[in-house]
Amino acid sequence: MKNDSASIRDGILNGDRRIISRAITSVENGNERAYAIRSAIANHLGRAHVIGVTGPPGGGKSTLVSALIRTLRLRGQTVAVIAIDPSSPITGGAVLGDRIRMGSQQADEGVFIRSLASRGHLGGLARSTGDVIDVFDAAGFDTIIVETVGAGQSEVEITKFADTRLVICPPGLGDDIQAIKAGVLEIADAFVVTKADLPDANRTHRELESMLALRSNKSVVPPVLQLIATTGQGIEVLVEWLSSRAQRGTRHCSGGTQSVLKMLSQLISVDQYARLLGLELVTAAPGSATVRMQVIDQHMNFNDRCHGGAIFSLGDTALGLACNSYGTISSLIDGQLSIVSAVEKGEWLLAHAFEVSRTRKIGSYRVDITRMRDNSHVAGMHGTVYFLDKPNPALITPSVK
Ligand SMILES: Nc1nc2c(ncn2[C@@H]2O[C@H](COP(=O)(O)OP(=O)(O)OP(=O)(O)O)[C@@H](O)[C@H]2O)c(=O)[nH]1
Ligand SMILES: [Mg+2]
Repeated sequence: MKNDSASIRDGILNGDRRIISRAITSVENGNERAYAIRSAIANHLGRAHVIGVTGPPGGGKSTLVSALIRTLRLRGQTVAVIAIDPSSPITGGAVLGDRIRMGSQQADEGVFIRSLASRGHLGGLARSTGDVIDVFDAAGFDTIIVETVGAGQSEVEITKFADTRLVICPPGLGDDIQAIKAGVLEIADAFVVTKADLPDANRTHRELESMLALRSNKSVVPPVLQLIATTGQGIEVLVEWLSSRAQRGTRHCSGGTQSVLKMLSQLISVDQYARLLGLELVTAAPGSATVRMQVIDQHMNFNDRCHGGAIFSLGDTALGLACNSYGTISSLIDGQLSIVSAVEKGEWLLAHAFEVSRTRKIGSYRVDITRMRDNSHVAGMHGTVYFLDKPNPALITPSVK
């Protein structure tokens, strides 16, 4: 297996398409060879710019991806695309459509398009998507685009692997724009109004901007761009904006971020209490973590409001992940929570924990807890943690045979 994995690694690093393809199948199936591949390429990651494209079914994602491929290729970049097919591999509607739309580009050596079927198993899919991104990254693709249908939580799960998240918004979504607002507002780095040749495009653009203006945290306002992917009009502006982000090295400094995300996903997946409360990791970086929770029956107190203990647990989980993001164990020794606003059933809460200061043994962390709906402040938390100089046993990966 050792020589085998060394030759797979060399094949991937040399961009051998057949070996890349086989490696993807292995990591997708999560078989024994997947471990060998993961560890063989672990030191060759963090160079590519990973772009997540999400939005409603039929919204124009694949057409946009196709236009992006063309423009990036003209600029001399290589591009890999991962199209997540939410339907079964048998009906395969989206995959078939994508093959037709992106088909002509598959023959180009600088382009690699791969569909992954979700098979109704989100956790596994999110993990294998991260692994497939790593394979393409190790293979030297400059840009890796992940297309997912924004039909639920899956897009958030999968786009957390991206450095840049584009949320596409075709004209005339009507009330669906509210759904975008609730689900993916927090993750979008930019909104793209697709099909700008259609009559309602300007209205959709205005609605998105007014929705963004409502946010109380305006430190980074995601831009709203308009384009017609079928003709390529507006694509240059998007590509310029994307390349300005890539140059800033989102992923260079976050080669670490990528592995922190993986590590913390692993930690939260074995945290039984987090599972009981329905907590989900949204994003993470060294020293910070963002976790979300939807308030449901089991979180309610006797006044029919979200229990303070549930809010504390959400904040504590985000804080715990943030201070465990260095791979060693640390634990809370003191924590305070102030709740400023009652929370109703059905609301989504987001807890963003970040490091204020750190010495070898002691860290100070803050957590902002907000409503995802309008970014309003719900609670603030402060905690002091103690760092042990011991690797976290939950993070020890199975050995390669
Ligand atoms: N008028 C117009 N139609 C477009 C544009 N972009 C895409 N379309 C059409 O919209 C339809 C859906 O486009 P896709 O790119 O397949 O959309 P998608 O979001 O990838 O769809 P799924 O992957 O099936 O969810 C196709 O018929 C496209 O030709 C555009 O800029 N203008
Ligand atoms: Mg598509």
